[in-house]
Amino acid sequence: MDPVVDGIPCLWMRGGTSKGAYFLASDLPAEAAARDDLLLRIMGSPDIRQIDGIGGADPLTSKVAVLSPPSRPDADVDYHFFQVFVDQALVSDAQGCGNILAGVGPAAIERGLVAAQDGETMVRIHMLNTGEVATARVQTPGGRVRYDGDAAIDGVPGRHAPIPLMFQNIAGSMCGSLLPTGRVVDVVEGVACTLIDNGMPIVVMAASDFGLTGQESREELDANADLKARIEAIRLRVGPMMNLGDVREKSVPKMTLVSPPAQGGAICTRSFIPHRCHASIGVFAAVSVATACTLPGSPAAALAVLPRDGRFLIEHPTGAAEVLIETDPGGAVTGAGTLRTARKLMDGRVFPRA
Ligand code: NQM
Repeated sequence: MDPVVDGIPCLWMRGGTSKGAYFLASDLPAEAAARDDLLLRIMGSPDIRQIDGIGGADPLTSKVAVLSPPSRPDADVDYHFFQVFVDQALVSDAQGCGNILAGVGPAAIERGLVAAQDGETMVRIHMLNTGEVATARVQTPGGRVRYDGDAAIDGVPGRHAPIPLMFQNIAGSMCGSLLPTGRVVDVVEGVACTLIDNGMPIVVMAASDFGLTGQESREELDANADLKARIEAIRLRVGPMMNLGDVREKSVPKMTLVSPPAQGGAICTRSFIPHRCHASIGVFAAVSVATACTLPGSPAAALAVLPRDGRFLIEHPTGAAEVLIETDPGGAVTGAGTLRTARKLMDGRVFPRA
């Protein structure tokens, strides 16, 4: 079969506040360079408009999930996430994605990798990017995935079926430990930073250290070339400090500016992923910020209003994301969770450019 002529089976889904193409690994080339080349041609990259592909000309809508049968006994499906860069010929699996993760349970059921129960189906998802297993609960009345429902998440209009996600052992997912430098604060390029990885490598910095209130819009921040240059200089410096190596061609670490909460939440954020400001915030990035809020000495802890019940509302440009943080009696974070929704948008064949 020639993919250019015959197409490739593809599910196009919204997962949380992102959108992406969901494939079976068996429908893609096994060899990494050939697979990445194909994904670029499917998405229409490199091109800021992705006009000749299905990508949405935004990092949040240029994402891919590759599903396969589980490679460990405590999982039901393997999930490999790829960020397809919009304006560069780059495909990276150096990060996971908790939003696209929300669509993995439904997609695995739709594709017959996981058998649906009548009512609700628990799907244990092995996240190949980080090696950990997440648990998703998918609504499956009558053995079919249900997408409509009453759950709302900020950044997505309307209400949909809830997909609760739970995570364990995500500290140091890509950096080896929660605080890869062993310190809560490192001063980099004159800015106090918390370098942290609780599911996603992020750098937490006070917006005020950049002369910002932290309430600026995504568009305003994206137009601020000086700010972006300062943030990128810090990012390139901290890559090796976070055990991520040279991060010039990687989408991690994410760069998160924090400010006092303004809508009754725990903290307010503006997250760079890493070259554009996120319309909301990534799931694992939100978990990592919430964790930083619990570490005395962090720029986040200095600004945060800590919840009593472990439910952190992480404010972002289009509302707030709620993450649940579980701690042991000593206050160390042991688990995390969040509520997402997902929706099947299109099921068919996608035709890459030649
Ligand atoms: O942090 C965007 C997203 C993400 C990633 C990004 C994510 C996460 O919102 O878990 O979900 O950080 O590139 O889809």
